[in-house]
Amino acid sequence: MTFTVSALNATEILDSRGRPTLNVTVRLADGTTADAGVPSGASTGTREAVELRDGDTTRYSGAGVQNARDHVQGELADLLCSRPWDALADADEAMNDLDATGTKSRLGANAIIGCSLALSRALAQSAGQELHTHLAPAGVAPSLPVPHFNVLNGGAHAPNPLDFQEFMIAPLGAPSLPEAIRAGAEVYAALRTRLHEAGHATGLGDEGGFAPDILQPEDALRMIVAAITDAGYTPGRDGIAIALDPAASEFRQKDGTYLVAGQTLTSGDMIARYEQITADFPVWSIEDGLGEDDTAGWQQLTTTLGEHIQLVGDDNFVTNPAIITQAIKDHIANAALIKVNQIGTVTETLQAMAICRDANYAAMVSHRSGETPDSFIADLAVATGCGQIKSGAPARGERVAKYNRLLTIAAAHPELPYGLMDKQA
Ligand code: 2PG
Ligand code: MG
Repeated sequence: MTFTVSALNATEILDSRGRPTLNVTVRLADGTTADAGVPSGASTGTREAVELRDGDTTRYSGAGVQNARDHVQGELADLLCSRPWDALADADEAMNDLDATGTKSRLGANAIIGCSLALSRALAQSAGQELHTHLAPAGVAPSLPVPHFNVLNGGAHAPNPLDFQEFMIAPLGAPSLPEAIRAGAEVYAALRTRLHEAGHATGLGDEGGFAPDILQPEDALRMIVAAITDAGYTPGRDGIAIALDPAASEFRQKDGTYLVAGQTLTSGDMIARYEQITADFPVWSIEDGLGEDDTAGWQQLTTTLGEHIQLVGDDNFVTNPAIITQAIKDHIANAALIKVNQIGTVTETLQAMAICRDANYAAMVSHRSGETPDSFIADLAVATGCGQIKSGAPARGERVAKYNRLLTIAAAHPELPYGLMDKQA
């Protein structure tokens, strides 16, 4: 579908953590306008596309995005308004070429992804299609993903002593998306009560999960299993399973060991710990169980647990098609986390997901710890039929915006199946 862009604007707005980010608005020549909010992470992989921050310490401690904003309204607008485009992929490629760094560091991955997201949305609107219909790759059956609710936060997302970053509940056994959302919210409420009764504070981390003063991951898991039961559900793959994102790069030491609850552990110790955790608790998925550069450890982890447990690469894969392709050859992990701003265009995000599909790797679409109410990723997960999404707790506006969008899609499309892709079940 050929299209012409007539205007591109950007505003420096705040994300859910009170840090600046961009809102990008695009206008097509046919009058369609659409916008997009740009997400931003805290526990970032070193090979992520580079977010451009101003570095001017007199504003937002250097985190301002006025330069990225100016790039949208300057060079990127000049480029996108300069000629008609055959497809989003052409515009995305041209933005990459204009940046010319390979890492999007000159114009800013935040500037480029903002344009790419807004443009995708405008093109869907202009074609009279819902975003999830417009984004669906040929030959892929759309579906409603299993929501992974991050109910307990630690690591870089919370000021508590817990080193593991995310403890998620995944209603794999729910009969439908609305029932999965209900289960998530009911367990979240039961967990609040449990924590409160155990004398823990029930303040929230960056992704809306509770941030109690718990040190050991196993103690957090015990609390969550109890809350699942309290709420009347069955812990496990037939009911509500648990997914972890330890985000291990954050507690990997310079010498290659890992520091968990004050204890120094080798890669082998970490793998043994995960073996024990998956034997004792209904954990079905582990993301970033080891550090991004611990290639040998990741291979060992995949050999040891990969048959039965989903192992998701995030910091090590950074939604990068080339890196994921190599990791598949190296037998690292069996799933990839998918974050649009980690790679910086919608086209490359869809490429990364296609590579996963072809290799029988699972893909879990993900929010960032810094979010806006933008719900693009809900449509992306439905469109690609990937079967999984994580968008934080079933609480806080920027998190529930994605879950509520899924509920709206589910209501309008009763024909869409809910659940993991067949091969993942
Ligand atoms: C992660 C993400 C999202 P951040 O590690 O998976 O949960 O965190 O956005 O801070 O990188
Ligand atoms: Mg992660």
